[in-house]
Amino acid sequence: MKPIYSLAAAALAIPAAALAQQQTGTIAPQTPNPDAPRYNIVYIMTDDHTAQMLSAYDTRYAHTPNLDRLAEGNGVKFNNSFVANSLSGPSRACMITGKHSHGNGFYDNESGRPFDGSQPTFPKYLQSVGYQTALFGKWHLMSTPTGFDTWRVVPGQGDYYNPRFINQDGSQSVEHGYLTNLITDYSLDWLENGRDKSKPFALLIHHKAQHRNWMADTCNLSLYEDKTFPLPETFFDDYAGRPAAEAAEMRIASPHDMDIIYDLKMLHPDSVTRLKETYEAFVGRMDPEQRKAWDDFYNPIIKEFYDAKLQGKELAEWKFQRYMRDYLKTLKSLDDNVGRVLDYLEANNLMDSTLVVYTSDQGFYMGEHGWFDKRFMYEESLNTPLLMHLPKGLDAKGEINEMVQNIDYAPTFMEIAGANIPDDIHGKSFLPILRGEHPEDWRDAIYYHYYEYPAEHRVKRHYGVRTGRYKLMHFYNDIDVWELYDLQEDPNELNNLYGKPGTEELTKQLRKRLLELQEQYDDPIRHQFPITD
Ligand code: SGN
Ligand code: CA
Repeated sequence: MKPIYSLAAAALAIPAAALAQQQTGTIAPQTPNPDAPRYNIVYIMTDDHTAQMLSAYDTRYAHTPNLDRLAEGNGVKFNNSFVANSLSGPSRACMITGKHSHGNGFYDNESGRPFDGSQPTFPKYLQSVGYQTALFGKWHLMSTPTGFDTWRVVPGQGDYYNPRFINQDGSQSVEHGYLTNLITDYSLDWLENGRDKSKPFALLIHHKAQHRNWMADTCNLSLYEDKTFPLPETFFDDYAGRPAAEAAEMRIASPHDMDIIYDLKMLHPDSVTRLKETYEAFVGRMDPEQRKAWDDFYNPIIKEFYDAKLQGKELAEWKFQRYMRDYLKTLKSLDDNVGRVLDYLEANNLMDSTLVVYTSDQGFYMGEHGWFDKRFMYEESLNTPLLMHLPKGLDAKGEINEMVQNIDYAPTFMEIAGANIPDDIHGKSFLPILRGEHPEDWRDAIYYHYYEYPAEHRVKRHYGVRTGRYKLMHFYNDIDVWELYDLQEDPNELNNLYGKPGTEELTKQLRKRLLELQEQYDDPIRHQFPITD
């Protein structure tokens, strides 16, 4: 383990009650199902990593050879992998409980209400059948992790450089280095020295990368500077027929939404932006050597930028290019570190006995609709990448097209471990799919519900249903707007068909399916907006 690095006192100040203490609510030991395969599970989850920026899914922008390794050979790639609420904390709560937000009680990041860690979660069920469990990295549920034999998390969003950690013994520390590397260091150290090698294990590696503000490691700063990326078709979207999309504050072109200093690092003494101080605090975490490398790289770009005095579309396109480069540089560290984990598992003969999962807490906009960020039920942020290396005995291969959702991970892992799956779990185990089966009764639609409004980025509350071809959404709270898309005819979701002549029957069917899902999952919102026809 690396020594604790001493930074300025101010940077060390972590709020005393950084995480609310929780009752653990452990689950009594169970006898595992004797037929369960009891594979080890390595679950790697990133933050805001979207499928457009993963070459197993999309080769236009990114080259991610280590992530792609997961889907090759004994691996699978899910083409229809969705979240239930496209925001970090809520998404993590859905994932760990197997329940939609109204079932686990964690609706949003900003209300400050901590996750109730005394409720059942899949790591607790795995412990109850004899698994060892560990978690390293971003947690973001505002309460102490429960259900883990070993954990070490970052407060809130975490810091890319010389990050703060909250340790299991209640202490807090600042470590020297780059967060993506450190999270991997701790995970590998646990695999090698921390666990009881006679037991099956579940290791959760939760990266902060690719979260805003995309601060690359110094060794990757100079990458991709000679590349120019094509603008997405919808970059100059006019949001016609979509008032909630128009109201959202996540536009790359907007100086308020995408900050030239905080997001794009154009720090200048004469320029004052909304998030300048936040950026100064982030670069203030660097040691002199890191800071020198940073400034040596950025200073010429900063000078060129302010000299050029770009305006309008030219400025928007310039911002898009820098955004893409920063995102890709941060991604290089992530891909390298996933490679380190795979190398370790291979070198230690663990690949045949371990399910390795790679996913993100949600998708993200890379300029589509002119945006960054997530939250909407539109495709880019509803989707999340999902790749898996399968252990011996699971015969699926290549692409999987069944619709899965992050509420399915918990029951899948529980079935693998041989734990009982209680009836109140909303998700469905997709272990049969990993075995190579295509169950005829697999779901034909998914349900989504987003709540964080009013809040940063101003994405209005909405819920909806997505089938293989169609999507119906209802935006509510200070708006009452329905949207309907035919994803086959209009994959970019520009043409809101709701209320258009000829869509009456389709709308009726989708409203019926939406209500069925609300009833199945018992979402109380159906009493506020009853679907009667
Ligand atoms: C921070 C970011 C937002 C982001 C949320 C949620 N602002 O508040 O841009 O949408 O996190 O992200 S920042 O100024 O702090 O960077 S999430 O992935 O954690 O849900
Ligand atoms: Ca996220």
